This record gives sequence, C-alpha cells and structure tokens, in this order.
Amino acid sequence: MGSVVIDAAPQAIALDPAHSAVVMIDMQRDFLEPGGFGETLGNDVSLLQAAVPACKDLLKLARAAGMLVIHTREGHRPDLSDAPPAKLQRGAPSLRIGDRGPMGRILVRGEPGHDIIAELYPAPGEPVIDKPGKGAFHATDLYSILTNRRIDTLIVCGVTTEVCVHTTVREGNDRGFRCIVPSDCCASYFPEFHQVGLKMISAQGGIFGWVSDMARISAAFAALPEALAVA
Ligand code: TIU
Repeated sequence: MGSVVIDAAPQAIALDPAHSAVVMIDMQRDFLEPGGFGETLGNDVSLLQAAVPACKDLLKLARAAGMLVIHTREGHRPDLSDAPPAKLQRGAPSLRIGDRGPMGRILVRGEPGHDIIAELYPAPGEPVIDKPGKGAFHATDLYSILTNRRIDTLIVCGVTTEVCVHTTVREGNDRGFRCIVPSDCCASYFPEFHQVGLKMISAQGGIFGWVSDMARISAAFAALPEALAVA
C-alpha cells in the first residue's frame, strides 16, 4: 500500500488506489438548486456551486485510476417513516421535508430534487447510498461495502462541509478509515464554517483526518508511472 503520496495537512498521506474510495456526499439538486431543501432553510444555494468543478475533476481522476466511487443522497421514504419527528419538525423552513416544492417533495427519495446534479451523475455500477441522516454510515450499508472491498482510505467530498461531510468524516474516522477531505471539493452555505470545519479535521495532528485539495491530489496521481493525470 502507499503508492500515491498526497500532500496534505497536517502531513502528507500515502494511499493505494485499490484500497481507497471517493465518497461523494449529497451533491443533490435539493441542496444545490433553487427550490430545494437547502433553499427552504433560508440558504443561498449558489454558494455550493463552488465545489462542482473540483468534484468533476476528482471523479474523472478516480474513474481513470480505477478507484471505487460511492455517491450518497440524503432523503427519506415517501411515507417519511424513516424520518425522525425531531428532524421533520426542526426549525421554521418555508417548506418542510415531504412538502411539495418546484422539484417535487422536499428531500423525498424518487423526487427530482432528491437526484444528483447532472454534472456529477453516478456512472453505471457506482454504488449510490440513500441515507436518512447527516452521516453516510448511519442506517446504511456503507460500512459493509467498504470493508467487503478492503477499503482503508476515503476521499470525502460534497456538501455541506460542516454538516454531512463532517459527520461522515467523524463516523468514518471512528470506524478506522483514514479520511482525506479536498478543500475545494466541498462547500458550505456558510463560508466561515467551511474554513473552520476543515481546520477542525486537520488540527491536533489530524484529529479526524487530512485536508488537501484537487491540485495536490492531481499532482500526486500524475506522478504515478501510469500517468493518470487529469487532463
Ligand atoms: N443544511 C445543511 O447544511 N446540510 C444538510 O442538511 N445536509 C447535508 O449537508 N448534506
């Protein structure tokens, strides 16, 4: 293991692409496009577009390197039976989870808003994890998929940095996975939370994981003999 060395904070990390996975968190229309869950909470959803170009590059790189790519979607069954009342009743959104909006019912599986944005759509065969919570391990089969594939390192991307990306990194770290977060592959409705959220991961010797970026990940893969550089 350790054929690709990625410059990162708090220090460089070596990974083997055969034992690593990209986990693309919740790049759904409900979070990134107007009329979805993110906007009902009062957020400026255009801020999340910042992560899309680097995520596109990372998907291209990972697929070229033969790495496992996993996508997640936050959402609920149409009858909302898997949505805790405490989540359904939270805050004062303009539309609640399950209400009908311009992209269908808010945060409900199968609705247009629940789907992944076109730019980052899963390729055939890539696992898509439907998760009811913020963390991708909670009430899903993600752990089984990763351990069955002998995955030890995750590159965790997506939205939002301090909510679902952070929760997943914390869950993954506690389950023994080494988590790398590329700073430009995630975004928040609150730029200051994005910055501080990343610092919280790499502080204290990398208490939850490592923070890098697409330029450094691309450079690391370009150094491979197979020349897997992103064009
Ligand atoms: N509201 C917010 O920042 N995030 C979420 O509700 N879910 C995810 O982060 N995916």
